[in-house]
Amino acid sequence: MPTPTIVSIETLLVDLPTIRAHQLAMTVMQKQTLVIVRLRASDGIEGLGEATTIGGLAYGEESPEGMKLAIDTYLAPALVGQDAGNVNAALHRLDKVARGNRCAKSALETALLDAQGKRLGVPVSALLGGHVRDALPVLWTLASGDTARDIDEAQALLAAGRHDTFKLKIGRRAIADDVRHVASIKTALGERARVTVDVNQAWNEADAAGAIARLEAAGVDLIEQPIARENRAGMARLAARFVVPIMADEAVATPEDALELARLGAADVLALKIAKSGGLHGVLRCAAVGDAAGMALYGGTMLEGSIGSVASAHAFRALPTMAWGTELFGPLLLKDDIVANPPRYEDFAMHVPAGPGLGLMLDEDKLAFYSRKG
Ligand code: MUC
Ligand code: MG
Repeated sequence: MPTPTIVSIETLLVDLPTIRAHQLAMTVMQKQTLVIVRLRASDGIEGLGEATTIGGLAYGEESPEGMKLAIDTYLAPALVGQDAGNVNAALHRLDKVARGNRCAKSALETALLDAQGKRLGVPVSALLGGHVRDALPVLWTLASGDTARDIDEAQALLAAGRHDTFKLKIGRRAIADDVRHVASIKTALGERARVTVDVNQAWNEADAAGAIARLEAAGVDLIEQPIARENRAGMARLAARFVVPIMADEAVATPEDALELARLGAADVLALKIAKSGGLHGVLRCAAVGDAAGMALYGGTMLEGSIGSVASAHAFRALPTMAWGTELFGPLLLKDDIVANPPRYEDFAMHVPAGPGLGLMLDEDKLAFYSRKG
């Protein structure tokens, strides 16, 4: 059988509305833009990939439009004509053509793995050495900006058996208001739910120290990225000062970041995201460093739709330890989906579809409807 080669790579910008406003320290999201990759190989197999960011450029250095441009102009031309089944060689080529651009590379790696899984008749996790768990615990983010509405949302999701851990996005308002908001939600939910907070780097170190003391007293279980990602020494001081664990999110993308955080003792927990790490192999390398250093792991999201979330799940399912579960709820935050068989959410967990590759089928009508024209 001749070696299948990559024939074409198409990118689409897909705008999907969110079910409600999603308020984070740095932006308010009313929609999410997915960069969808369709990679076609000479054996007729198509691989799907996805990349996102959070609030355009508000979160990181790559925007959806920039990712599309980087793929169309630089990354796709480097892959066309190459062996479609050799993922490592393809990734190596991409790293030679472009530095960084890890979200875009993650979408391409996902598409290559999806295609190769379909080719071999195995799920993506099998290409990563196999899965250790079937379903992944998944939390929900409360971010409507309204305390009473957040409590109602959490109570309903607890009662439905969908989520028993809630992450609150704070850092947008005055600290006193944020602490009051979090404490009210924790009091309403009590021992029935774990409550974590994500500050998205909004505080300075002194403010963080005061706020974390109050959040710890209110029963919060985890503090995510309280201060600027560059201030690793500050994170180390906060991690040493408090019992409540400090999680690095924006501060960790690469294995080198994980190593440096470990060396400084700057995080108790690492938020892993395929988008930050340039793909599934990259995120597993990051995880290995964190795990070896005794840091706990958490499966993070870039608020991807079904394709990116299922790709992330295949990587996270391959990890032997995942002490803090995941936040792969992205498809539930979106009003609609471009796949016909999205992941299932029940029993407080995410269940990925069975089948080769990612196991997902595109809904071509929805894809056409939500794709940005022109
Ligand atoms: C982040 O910074 O963790 C994850 C969940 C959510 O609501 O926002 C993201 C981003
Ligand atoms: Mg975060």
